[in-house]
Amino acid sequence: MSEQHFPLTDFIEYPQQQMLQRATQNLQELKRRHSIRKFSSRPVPQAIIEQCILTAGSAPSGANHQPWHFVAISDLQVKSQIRCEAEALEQAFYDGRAGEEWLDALKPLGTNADKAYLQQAPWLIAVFSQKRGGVGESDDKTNYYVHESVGLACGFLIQALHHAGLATLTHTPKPMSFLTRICNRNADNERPFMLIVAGYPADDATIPAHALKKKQLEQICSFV
Ligand code: IYR
Repeated sequence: MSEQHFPLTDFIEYPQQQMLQRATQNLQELKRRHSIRKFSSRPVPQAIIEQCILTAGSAPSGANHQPWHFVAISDLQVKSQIRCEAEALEQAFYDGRAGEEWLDALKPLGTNADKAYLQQAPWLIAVFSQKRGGVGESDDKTNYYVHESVGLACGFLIQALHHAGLATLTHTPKPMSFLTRICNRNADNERPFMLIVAGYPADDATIPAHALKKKQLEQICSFV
C-alpha cells in the first residue's frame, strides 16, 4: 500500500507578468542584504528570531529528516564566552594558520581577529548538523545529504532574517568544536555548521567595496 498523500492546495499561480515583477522585486530586496561586522546592541524580540528559525526549518532536506538544530543565544555571558574562544582561534588564524593565499583573499574585506560583534549583537544563532535522526522526535536513522540540507536551511534563515529587517553575518571560526561544548550539544551526533550573527547594524557599519562586486548573469549562468 502506498503512503498517504495530500492534494497540493497552497500553490499560488500568478500571471506571468506578475511573476517577473515578483522575481525582480525579490532580487531587489535580496540585493540589499549585506554581511556586516558592526552590530548595534539594540535588543531584538525573540518572537522574530523564532519565526525566522521556523522558516529555516521549512527548507528541503534529505528524506525530510531535517538534520539541523539551532541554538539561539542572547545571553550576554554566553556570547562573551563565544567571542573569547572565537577570538583566540581567529588570532592563530591571522597569525599564520590561514596561510598567505587565504590572508591575501581576505585583505579586501579588512577582517581581523577582533570579533566584538559576537558580544554586541543581540542574537547569535549556532547551527548544528546531525548525522543521525529522522522526522520523528526520537528517530535514530541515517541522515542523507546533511551538508546540502543544512546549507539550504542556513540560506533560508539568512533570507528570513533579512526579510524581517535584520542584518546578519555568517561566521565560521575554525575549528568550531567549542560551540558544541558552550551550547551543550551532543558531540557524537552533532557538528557545528555555522554561526549566524543577527541584529541591527551599528550606526557606523560599513560594507567593503569588494563585497559589492557581484558577478553578471553571463558569468554565473548558461542556458542550453
Ligand atoms: N573566519 C575568519 C576569516 C574569514 C574567512 C572567510 I573565507 C571570510 O569570507 C571572512 C573571514 C574571520 O571571521 O575573520
